[in-house]
Amino acid sequence: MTDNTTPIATPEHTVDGFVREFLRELNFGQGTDLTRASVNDKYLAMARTVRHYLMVRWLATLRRQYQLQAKSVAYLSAEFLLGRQLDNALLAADLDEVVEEGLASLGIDLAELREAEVEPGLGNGGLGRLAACFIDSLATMNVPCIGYGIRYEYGIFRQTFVDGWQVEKPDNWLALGSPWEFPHPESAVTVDFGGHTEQYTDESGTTRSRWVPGWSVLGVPYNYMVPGFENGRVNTLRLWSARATRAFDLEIFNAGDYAQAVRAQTFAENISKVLYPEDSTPQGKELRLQQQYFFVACSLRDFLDQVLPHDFDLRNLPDRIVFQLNDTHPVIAIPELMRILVDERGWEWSEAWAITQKCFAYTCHTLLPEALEVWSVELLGKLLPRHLEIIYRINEDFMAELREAYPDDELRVRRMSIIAEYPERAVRMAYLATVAGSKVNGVAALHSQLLKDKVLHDFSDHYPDKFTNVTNGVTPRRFVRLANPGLSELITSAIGDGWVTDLDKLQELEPLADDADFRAAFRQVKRANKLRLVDVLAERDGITVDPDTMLDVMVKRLHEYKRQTLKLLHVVTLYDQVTSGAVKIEDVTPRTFAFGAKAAPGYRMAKQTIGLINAVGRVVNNDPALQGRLTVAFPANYNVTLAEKLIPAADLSEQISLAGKEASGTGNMKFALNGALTIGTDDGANVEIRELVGDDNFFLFGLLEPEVAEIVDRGYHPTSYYEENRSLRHALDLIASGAFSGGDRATFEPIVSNLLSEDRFLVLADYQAYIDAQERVDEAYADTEAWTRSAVLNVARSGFFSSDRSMRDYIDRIWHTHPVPPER
Ligand code: GFP
Repeated sequence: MTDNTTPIATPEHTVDGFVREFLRELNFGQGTDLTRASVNDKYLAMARTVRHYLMVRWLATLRRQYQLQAKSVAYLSAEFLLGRQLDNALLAADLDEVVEEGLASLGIDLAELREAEVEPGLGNGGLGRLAACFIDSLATMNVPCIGYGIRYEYGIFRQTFVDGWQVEKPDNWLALGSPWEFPHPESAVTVDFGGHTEQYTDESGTTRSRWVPGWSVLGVPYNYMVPGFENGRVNTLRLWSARATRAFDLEIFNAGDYAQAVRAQTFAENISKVLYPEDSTPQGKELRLQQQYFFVACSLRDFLDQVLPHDFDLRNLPDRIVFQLNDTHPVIAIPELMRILVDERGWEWSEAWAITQKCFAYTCHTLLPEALEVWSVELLGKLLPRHLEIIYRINEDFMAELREAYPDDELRVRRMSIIAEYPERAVRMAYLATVAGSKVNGVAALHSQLLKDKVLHDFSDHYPDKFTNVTNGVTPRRFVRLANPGLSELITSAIGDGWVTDLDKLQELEPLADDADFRAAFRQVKRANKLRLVDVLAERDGITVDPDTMLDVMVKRLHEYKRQTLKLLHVVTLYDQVTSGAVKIEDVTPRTFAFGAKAAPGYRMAKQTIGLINAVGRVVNNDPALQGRLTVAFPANYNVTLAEKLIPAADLSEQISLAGKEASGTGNMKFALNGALTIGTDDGANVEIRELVGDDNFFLFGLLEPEVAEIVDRGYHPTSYYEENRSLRHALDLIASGAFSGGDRATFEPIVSNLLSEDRFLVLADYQAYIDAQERVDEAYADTEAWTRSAVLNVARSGFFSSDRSMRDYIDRIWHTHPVPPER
């Protein structure tokens, strides 16, 4: 008999060992051989082989965690924007050279197989990517963590351009198989919905409420490895996929209605079918609420019933877990835990509440009031009637607490109610999370301050100790070590390789900013990265980029507050100046303006902006008067894979949101770490970046947050800027004249009239400051040595923005968990 804890053998960490295992996978896993195998066969066989190398570590991690029962983090997130997995797994297992050599010995090019990997686009942008960075850091820091989310069958749509307009195509990322996941249909959990509640009297004579659900679905877990960097630990990411329950099927089948049975299945599976594109407007979409409840109900069930030992006393739950709520999407987990404890386990309300409050913490990622989720009472009551009752009860107790604290301030009490009354009766999920959570954090210093001062001011007054800040971070493994091998080698040759897990070490580069040889080497790396990007854009998009131009990059979700339009006005102004003869083309710094952005399909203004960027690009790129000195490059379908090529090549990073609107930003950190200089407003984490890299190495412009607030309070009139500023007027008039739309004045009229009448994000107010700052950029760029010096200093001083540091802050300020080093 074998002992089920006997470790399985890891394949030999040698070229021969890899080749043997790879061929075995190709034969037995893919059912083919080298002569017949397609690229996809080889990719799948290779990916599974790489998995084998991590498997022993994964099983050991799980076993050790079960033995130790150490406190874990459950990171609940509706999005995990993972990016490609292969290179990360190779890096974690220190296999890159072995695999490259092994494949080469079989005549296979690793680079070709790499391209076969379809990235799972299970997120919209920064929020989902942050979750992916965090789980990477926790694994690398040996901190027990489970990521819980949704395995969307279709991730964020694939963006294409037709005549310059965005057209969305489904993202069928699973079509060719997904070798990084482990499905466990046998461990499916049941999730109920709908129905009604009823009162009953328990044995002790107490009247209680219980849920009589109307229908249910199954949640099937798909496990993903989350390997730490060369440390022997592999954490788990568990994504849930919805299936119809058998009962659901059988009942209808037995009634003889095959078509209806299939429809039932489709209905159930729709829950995890597609990721909702973020558009920061209240969705009120039933399916979205179904998704949210589906994944948190699966996750809580999984953690309580599967991960914890069977005899675990839930009174000790806070010693064993903290559920981190990534934005409001998973907040329905709060009433779900209450329901489990009160209804299923028969606890007293107050006991259950005391435990629940200790188990959750909430991260807010926005400052836009319209982006704070609100669910109508009608919808919640229909879908989750018992949860609605529980939320009412939580609110009742909370209101009573407030009335006691503020006996003469009923207005304040009502303002703070979890239940909004207007425009319809609805549950404010951020308020629920704040009341129930042990901590509430913003994602950059300014953001956390504004949360306290503005968005959740009453709450920070009432619970001053609940509010804290954790500035975001990014994983240096993916965004420097993997994305920028040239820079990584240069850094390692100068200061050793410790920086990969201790990014503060980058400070040691600081003296090298004054070393001419180092600067030359640094420039060489940047140029090589540009050449690599030139190839990628040519092949992927048919876009031609001149590597000898300044690469000025703005990549992020398309949203009015992020102000892609401001960037565009800069391009149009330069175009206008040159074509009107006001500026000689020889005096213009050659620049490539690169954009990458998806617009939510229902967000009209964002889609218009995409149309305008492409329209301006068409005219600018084809105008002989510009002699190729100004180029607009807008590759479609910006994603993590493209980011990994664009960011290391960039000279200038555009972080130009209206002050007080961008919670943090994380792209800004990735650019600084890769040696781009930032042109940016005093917003989000830009503030901290500038403080660290220094004013001389950052191009600050624009209104400060209090100035914005003052202008808005006074009454903002965009037309006055238009009237008073000649070059702004010219730029807007040019767009309005149809110069970029074949003479048709109607095409971009909505953008122009919106800017002139409303301009909610003060593009016109910041225009001149931005143009001036861009002139400072041109001047600085002309001094190559000084520019490189600044770029090196950006790298050297950005170590703070490692997500490892963010994790340390979460651990110290919120989670109070501890690393568990692997068994020796
Ligand atoms: C959101 C916020 C960003 C923030 C990320 C992660 O991302 O400011 O950096 O969450 O906290 F807006 P996006 O939706 O903008 O991508």
